Amino acid sequence: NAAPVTVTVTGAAGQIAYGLLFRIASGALLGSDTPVRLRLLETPAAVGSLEGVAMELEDGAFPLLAGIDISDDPWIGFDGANIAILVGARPRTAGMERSDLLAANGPIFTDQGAAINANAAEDIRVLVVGNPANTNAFIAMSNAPDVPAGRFTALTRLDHNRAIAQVAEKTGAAAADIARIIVWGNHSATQYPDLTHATVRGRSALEVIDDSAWVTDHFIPTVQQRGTAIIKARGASSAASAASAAIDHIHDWVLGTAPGDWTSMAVPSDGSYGVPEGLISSFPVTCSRGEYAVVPDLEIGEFARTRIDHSVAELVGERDAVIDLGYA
Ligand code: NAX
Repeated sequence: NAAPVTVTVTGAAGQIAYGLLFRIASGALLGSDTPVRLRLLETPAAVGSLEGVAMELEDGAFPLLAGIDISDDPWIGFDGANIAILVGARPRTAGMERSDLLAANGPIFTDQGAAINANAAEDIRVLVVGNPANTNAFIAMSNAPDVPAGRFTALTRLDHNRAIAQVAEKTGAAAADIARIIVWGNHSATQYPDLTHATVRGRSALEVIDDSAWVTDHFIPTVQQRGTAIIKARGASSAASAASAAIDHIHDWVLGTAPGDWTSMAVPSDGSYGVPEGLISSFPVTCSRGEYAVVPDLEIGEFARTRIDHSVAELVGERDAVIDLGYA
C-alpha cells in the first residue's frame, strides 16, 4: 500500500469541515488507492466539539483513514502536512466592514503561513477556503517564504460549480456536458463568471443559450449572489457544496483536469490577463501531474475586461490593506 498522505484541515469542528472530513476519509479527495492521515486544527474553545467529530470519523471505519490527530496549535497541526485545507477563519459579524474582516483574519493566516513554512512537508499544497479567501491565501503565502508561492491557492471552485449548475438548468444539459466555464477574480460578489469560452456538449454555450439578456441579467448576478441566496433559504451559509468544491479543487490539482476541459482556481498571478503578478486571483487552469497552469491566450473582450478589472481592483485594495496592516 502507498504511504498515507497527511491532510491538515483547519476549522475542523465547523460546518464545512463536517461535510469535508468524511469525504476525505472515504477517498474522494485523492482516490481509492491513497490512505490519508487527518490532522485537525481548531481553536482551543472548539477542541471539545472536534473530539466528537473525530469519534464520528473513527466510527466511519474508513479503510483509507490511517489516523487522526487533533490540535489547537498550528505549529503541531501542519507538521508533515502534504495538503492543507484552511477552512477556519474569523467570520464576519453584524456591523463588521470588509476592512475589519481583513484585520481580524490577518493574525490567523500570518501564524498559519509561518507554521506551514516551518513544519509542512516539502510537497505541501495549500487551499484557503476561509473568507476573505483570496487575501487570506495571500497573507499565508507572504508568511511562508520558503514554500514556492504557487503552492498557495484559494477556492473559487464553488463559484465555478455554481456557474455550471446555472447553465445546466438553462440548457437542460447534464453538468458533465458543460465545459470551459471560467470564474475570474475574487471569491466575492465582484467575481466574473464568464461563459465566453464555455461549451455545452461541445458547442458554444452562448450559441446554445442564445439569450444575452439571460447571461448579463440572470446568470452573472445569480452566480455572484448564490452564497447570499443559500443563507436566505437555509438560514446558514453554504457548507456541503463548499466542502464538495474543496474536494474538487484538490482532487483536480493532484490528479488532473479532464482532457479538453479546465477548471477555475485562485492562484498567484504570473501577470497573465493583466492581473498584477503575485495577486491571488481566479483563473482558468488545467492541471496535470500535480501542477496547474493558467490557460494561455484566451481572447478577452471589452465586457470581460471591465468585469475582470473591477474584481482585480478589489483584490488589489485588499492586498494593499493587509500590507498596510503588516500582515504581508
Ligand atoms: P464555521 O463557523 O461553521 O466553522 C469555522 C470553524 O473555524 C469554527 O469551528 C472555528 O472555531 C474555526 N476556527 C476559527 N479560527 C480558527 C483558527 N485560527 N484555527 C483553526 N480553526 C479556527 O464556518 P464554516 O461554515 O465552516 O465556514 C468556514 C469559512 O469558509 C468561512 O470563512 C466562510 O466564509 C468560508 N466560505 C468560503 C467559501 C468559498 O467558496 N471560498 C464558501 C463557503 C464559506 O462561506
